[in-house]
Amino acid sequence: MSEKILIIGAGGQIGSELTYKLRAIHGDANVIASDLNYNNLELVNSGTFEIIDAMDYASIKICCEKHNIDTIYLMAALLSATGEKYPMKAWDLNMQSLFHVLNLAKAKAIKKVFWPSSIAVFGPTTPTENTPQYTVMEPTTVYGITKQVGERWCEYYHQKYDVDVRSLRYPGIISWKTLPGGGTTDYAVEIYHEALKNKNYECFLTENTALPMMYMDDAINATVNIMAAASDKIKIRSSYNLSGISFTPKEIAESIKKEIPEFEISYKPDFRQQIADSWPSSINDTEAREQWDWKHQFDLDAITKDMLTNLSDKS
Ligand code: AKB
Repeated sequence: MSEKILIIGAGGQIGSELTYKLRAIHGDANVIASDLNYNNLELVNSGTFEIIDAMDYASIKICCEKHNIDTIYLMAALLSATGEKYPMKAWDLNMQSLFHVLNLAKAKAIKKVFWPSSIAVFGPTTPTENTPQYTVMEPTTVYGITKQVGERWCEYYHQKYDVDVRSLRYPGIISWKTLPGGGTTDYAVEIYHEALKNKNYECFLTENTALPMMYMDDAINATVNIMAAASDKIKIRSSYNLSGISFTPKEIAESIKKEIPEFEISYKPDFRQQIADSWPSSINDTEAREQWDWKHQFDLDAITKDMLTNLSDKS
């Protein structure tokens, strides 16, 4: 029998594309999308959609019973920049939603959980280059704190209650279908929109701020693959380091200039600079590559070409 999947926070940047991919794999009828509202109309109209507040245990449970769900992807979260503006809201949403889903799995109401962590678990005392899986983790953002605490709880629920929870530390994700919202790495998406529209972009990070990034196709493949892997291959139940590429605002601008020679970038760092400065510039993901055969495909120029082509076709 096919897996029955619920995606919570399906209207967001990663949730929406994950929904389309999982529907292609498991069939439309087996993948239920859910979010707080009907804002993402393309997604709402593309298959079964339920309104779920990720902070409301009852609405998640009722939806699972109604659709015989066995796997949940919990994609709802407040990201790094928004989290700094609304610290308690970030804490409440990010932690409560995780506990609701872990507790459903503990009660055997569902069998499997995917929960995204982030490079935000790292902090200024973490080694910046080629950051290893196991290292100092002292996050300085509320978002990073929720992700680090969340990782500990995921491992705890796996060890104590045999919950099959799997997780990835996503870097900044670049995509064209659905806009990101509230993150520090969002500049790497905005820049493509502005390059096409206005031929210039004012970046909120300095030119040499290197951050780990990844194209959406790679992030979705990693997510699908970790969930499809045999349970005994998943040795890490906190969250896996996951690496694609690393670049600076200056380097992405140079890549865009190869396609749009008149493109200009300027720099006006704001509060997000401090967040970016606290994160690694590159990630070592040896464990993911060795344990469940992860590999990325897209380099920066391939991302630029695909982003510009798809955004031009869309407009
Ligand atoms: C953010 O910038 O907050 C996110 C992340 C790296 O988790 N994109």
